[in-house]
Amino acid sequence: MRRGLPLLLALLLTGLLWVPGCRRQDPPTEDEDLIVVGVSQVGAESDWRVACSESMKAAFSEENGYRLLFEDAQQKQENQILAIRKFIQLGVDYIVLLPIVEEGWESVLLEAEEAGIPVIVADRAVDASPELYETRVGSDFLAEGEMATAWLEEKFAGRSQVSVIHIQGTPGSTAQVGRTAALEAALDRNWNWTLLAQMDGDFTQAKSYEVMTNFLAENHSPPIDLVYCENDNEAFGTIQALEEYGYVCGAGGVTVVCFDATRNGLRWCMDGRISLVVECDPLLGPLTAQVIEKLEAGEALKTEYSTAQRCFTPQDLSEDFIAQRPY
Ligand code: GYE
Repeated sequence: MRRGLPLLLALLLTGLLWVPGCRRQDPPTEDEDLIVVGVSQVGAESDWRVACSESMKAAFSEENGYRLLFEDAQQKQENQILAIRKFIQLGVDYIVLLPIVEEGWESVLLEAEEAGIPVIVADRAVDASPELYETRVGSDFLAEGEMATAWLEEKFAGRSQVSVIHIQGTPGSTAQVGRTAALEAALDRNWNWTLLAQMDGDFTQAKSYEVMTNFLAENHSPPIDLVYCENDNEAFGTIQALEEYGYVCGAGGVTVVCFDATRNGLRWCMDGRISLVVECDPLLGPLTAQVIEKLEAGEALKTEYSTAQRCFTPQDLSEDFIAQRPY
């Protein structure tokens, strides 16, 4: 737990501890009895992400025996790389990386390995040699997408024409790659589904509102049957834009599907404006802490720890149910 101390002291004395783009946080101290964990989080782009960060903070509390160094990268991979280097300099015991995209981690993971610090990947995956990290904790995004497309194929069975708009998540992130692959496979299978547009909503409400508004302005309000949004927040922005252009979302109008099933997403679904929400569990803190406990105990790990998912339609929801959801 104190493996980086000599270096840390040297850095403190020489004033080299400052890392651009990172907030200063108290380094581990000599009498530290806690397991020190550095978490590099993507940002705060969505309701899901905020719930995920809260879950990490709650799991890695002092009461639970941890000292948490938490870095929000504001959706920039370079900030995540700086955060990991900072954790290495500080000599943390474990690094938890929630990577924004899959590519580009190999060299910084090697640096962590050379420093002897185990890395756990959480949420999205990394495209790097599996020896460079311990395991991954997160959802199966392709399976989530396939749940949505199976429901859609049943809903649109027998329709001669289905016009589709696709709002994608952050390009190159596993959540985008998996959910997109499921829709593209469904488009290939269903000759009567036509893709009108595929646009990057970056998992945010604001970007999705913007791209959808621009599309509607340029395309003179075409008939739209389905909008496939890769998270709840994208659905909020897209629906807002559609409604401003006079579309009705829900029964008898545009079918909007999305992923996450945060409380807000479920409320919009209960109100009928979202027709299907596929759940994606953001509460990854406890599972990640369990992985660290296993490592501390010298137990072998699985290559992946996945969370379960289910679907919701308006009929499945009530205010009581939503209020009791933990996120
Ligand atoms: O769906 C979205 C967030 O990676 C599963 O990222 C996560 C996704 C989630 O911004 O809301």
